[in-house]
Amino acid sequence: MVTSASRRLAVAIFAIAAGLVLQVHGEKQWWQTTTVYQIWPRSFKDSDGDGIGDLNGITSKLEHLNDMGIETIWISPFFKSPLVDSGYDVSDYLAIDPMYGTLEDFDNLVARAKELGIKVVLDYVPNHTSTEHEWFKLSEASVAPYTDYYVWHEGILDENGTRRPPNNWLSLFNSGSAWEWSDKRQAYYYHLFEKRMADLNFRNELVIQETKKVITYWLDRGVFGLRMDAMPHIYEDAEFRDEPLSGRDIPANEYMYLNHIYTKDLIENYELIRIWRDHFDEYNAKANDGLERIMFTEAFTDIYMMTLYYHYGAHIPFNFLFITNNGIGYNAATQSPAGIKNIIDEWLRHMPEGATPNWVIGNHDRARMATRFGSEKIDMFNFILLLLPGVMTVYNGDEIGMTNTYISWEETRDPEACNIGPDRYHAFSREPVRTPFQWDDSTSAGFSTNTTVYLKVNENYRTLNLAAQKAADKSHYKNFQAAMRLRNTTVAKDGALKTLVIGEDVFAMSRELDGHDPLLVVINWSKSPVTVSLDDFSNFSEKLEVLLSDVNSDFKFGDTVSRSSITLQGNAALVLTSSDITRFHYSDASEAPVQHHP
Ligand SMILES: *[C@@H]1O[C@H](CO)[C@@H](O)[C@H](O)[C@H]1NC(C)=O
Ligand SMILES: *[C@@H]1O[C@H](CO)[C@@H](O)[C@H](O)[C@H]1NC(C)=O
Ligand SMILES: *[C@@H]1O[C@H](CO)[C@@H](O)[C@H](O)[C@H]1NC(C)=O
Ligand SMILES: *[C@@H]1O[C@H](CO)[C@@H](O)[C@H](O)[C@H]1NC(C)=O
Ligand SMILES: *[C@@H]1O[C@H](CO)[C@@H](O)[C@H](O)[C@H]1NC(C)=O
Ligand SMILES: CC(=O)N[C@H]1CO[C@H](CO)[C@@H](O)[C@@H]1O
Ligand SMILES: [Ca+2]
Ligand SMILES: [Ca+2]
Repeated sequence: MVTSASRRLAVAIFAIAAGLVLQVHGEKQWWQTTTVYQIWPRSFKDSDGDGIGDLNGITSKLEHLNDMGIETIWISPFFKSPLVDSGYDVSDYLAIDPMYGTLEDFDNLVARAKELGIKVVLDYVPNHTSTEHEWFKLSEASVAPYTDYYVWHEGILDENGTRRPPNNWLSLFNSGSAWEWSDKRQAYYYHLFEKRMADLNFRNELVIQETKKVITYWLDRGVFGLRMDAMPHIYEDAEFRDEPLSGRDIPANEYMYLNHIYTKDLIENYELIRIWRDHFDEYNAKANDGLERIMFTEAFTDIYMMTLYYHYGAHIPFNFLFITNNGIGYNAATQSPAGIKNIIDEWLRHMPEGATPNWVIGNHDRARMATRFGSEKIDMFNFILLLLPGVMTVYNGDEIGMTNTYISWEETRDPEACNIGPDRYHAFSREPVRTPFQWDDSTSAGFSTNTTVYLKVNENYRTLNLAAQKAADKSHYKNFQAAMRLRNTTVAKDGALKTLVIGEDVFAMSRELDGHDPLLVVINWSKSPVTVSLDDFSNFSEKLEVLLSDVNSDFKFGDTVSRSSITLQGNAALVLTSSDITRFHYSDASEAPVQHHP
């Protein structure tokens, strides 16, 4: 029998051998150098004082996002939903949940975004629907053609007459069996996530047709991309085989108790991406406006399985290596300059030639960047990630260094955490990273005029907020904004990348392109100062000029330092350029750099 791992490998090799590579010719498309700003709609901005973020709230902040330099926003689900899993349990893919507004509000948002040159990307959750979705109700009642829209199984009847689920598959939300009995249908349905989120049956061609209709519907409404949620989990083994034990010493009802060789990373997931890509290509050809509509894939898996999505047609398979290792969160405190270099180099090495690299530093499921790496490393990561080639994805709030919020067990509603119980819920709860955006120091951090909001505001909002950072001479926000302007230069878009570890504590990287001012990012990972030589960057002049420096740095814009000997404070992060190039000027880091082409 062919194991799923060897099948994967065989297909991977086939894909590479067949040269199914996305070649980029000439001019880059809008998305290839964009920064994607992820908005968690429930917590971004409340426009009507009901204590919950909404679409009009997002619209009211588009000008601010434009000012920050953002050209693409990805909005997490706001579709009709009973909100068992914060909207990832969709009960109608084509309708907007009234809590967030109306279809008209959405159209207004897209229209205003268009005026500001901002593209809108939506979150699509194909793997499952809410059990309140019409399809599920009809399927449960065995009404054609919905009968086989979901993964139904009658289970196994033991000799003593007891019925049990068809196999040992477990829910990812740690609630034990992934099978739930339906009295009505007299069968079990499969739910990888919460039991009110039933997995769709993608072995049914009609389900695939439905997904194409959903995609077309939103593209027709002016959306430029869809982010495909939970891709590794779309298909399950057609033979419903038991999964082997992982050998981990954890309770038998927890997801990691098994090795998911029959429910994760199946090659059919990739074949589905190919089908969707064809659909996008047809749409783009018909639209014929030179603007590609694109597909992102979300897959917490290993680097091989992540980058394999490129081969099957994903424009941007999210690169989660700065967040997890093979889907498992790592201890960020153990990260190092060598580790950072490794992540960057490995992704570029595994990516097919001509594909667009991408980098993700945070999202709505994992601890905030500032909490994982430490607040002193915020500018460091922003400089590195914003000045790497390709697409950068930022989770709302990370640009000002928002931190995780303490949420007590009593306040916890996240099903993934509730299933685990009071002792370990905090290791699973995702609410600490989803608290309201900290706009200013007024009521509810300026998120809402309501003094009580649906999820508490982090107490640090009085000092940690956008308005304060805009007013300060130096701040994470100002550094982010200035790095965004550097990111918009030709050298940052098209320049060659070189990465280097110097000693144990220093990571440096350059972006170079003939005729353009080069950029050099250098960081000191350790807590204490280091003196290093950057002479390996031999194309740079002997004197280097400071463009950006971290908020704690003594360096300021325009300072010069010696290439052969530069002393970096602990946790220092600098962006430098050659100082001997007279044909260009970065007049001020807070203004767009002027590039004089020879
Ligand atoms: C990027 O640069 C172009 C000019 O090259 C300018 O028109 C555009 O506004 C800039 N965008 C940002 C976000 O700075
Ligand atoms: C029926 O048999 C199965 C094993 O075949 C056993 O696990 C289960 O406990 C039995 N149920 C009853 C009610 O005896
Ligand atoms: C304020 O928000 C709470 C929810 O946090 C809600 O129950 C209440 O109705 C809101 N007040 C107003 C005036 O909308
Ligand atoms: C340094 O400049 C040379 C000559 O222009 C070029 O070939 C080389 O690629 C540059 N080095 C880097 C790291 O870009
Ligand atoms: C990094 O900072 C630490 C602590 O301030 C210091 O001891 C070390 O020399 C610095 N490294 C560099 C390369 O500046
Ligand atoms: C990173 C991410 O988007 N995770 C989502 C994956 O899908 C599940 C179920 O829809 C959500 O709970 C996660 O938030
Ligand atoms: Ca609201
Ligand atoms: Ca599935």
